Amino acid sequence: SHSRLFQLLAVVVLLLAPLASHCAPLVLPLDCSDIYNHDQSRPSGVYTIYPVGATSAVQVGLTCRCWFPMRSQKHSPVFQRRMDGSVNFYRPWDHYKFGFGTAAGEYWLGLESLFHLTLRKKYELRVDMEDFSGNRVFARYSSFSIDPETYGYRLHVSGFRNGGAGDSLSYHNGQKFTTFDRDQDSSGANCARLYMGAFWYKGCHYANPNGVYRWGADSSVSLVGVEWYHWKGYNYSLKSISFKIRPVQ
Ligand SMILES: [Ca+2]
Repeated sequence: SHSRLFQLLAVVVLLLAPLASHCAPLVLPLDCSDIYNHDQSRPSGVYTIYPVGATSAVQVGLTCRCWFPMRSQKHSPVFQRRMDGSVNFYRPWDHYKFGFGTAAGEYWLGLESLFHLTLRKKYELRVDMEDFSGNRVFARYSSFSIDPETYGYRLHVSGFRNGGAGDSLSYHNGQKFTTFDRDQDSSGANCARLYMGAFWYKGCHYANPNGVYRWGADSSVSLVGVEWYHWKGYNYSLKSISFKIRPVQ
């Protein structure tokens, strides 16, 4: 009869309700952790996050590469990635402020988004890199954040732990960000113009991850490549490098 059918349907709906609410779409993930915690079967890849969150008058979805290592609770937005030289990283301030490239390949997330991400949670940083012989190393920092644009997106990084790469970033702690059209470094020159990149230059660098992609060893011009001095010196441009931040547990 119809009443029995309705009773049966009601029971089914009641049984499925908790499941449905559990699987409800995640409306505005602030970062990769929100995405991972919502569905832990998700693979690493390109997702949309909303670092400015619900307090913003304008919701800006940010396409971002999220890294979900196996058997780890570390869920990382990747904010910088070099891998094949397909994207020009010698760019002006506004590009570094708002981001460029594609999250499927080489890209820079954007300083404004990075500021909003690190404002909301405590993050650590992991820098992974690889040379053209297939060697892989990393550097970890237990604390990472940046100031807002009015303070020059000043870098705060500390707590180095060695994964074979050595520490080429602590030197840059406390520095503002410099591009070829905005000199905020400690050098009399503009370090971005000198070394063909953009970074938290001091006077000037031990790391130049946004430098010229040069496919390995090249001593013809020092310091301009994609470099991490304490691993490969100033005459070796890395095959890949990526900067990943992850919430501190
Ligand atoms: Ca300068």
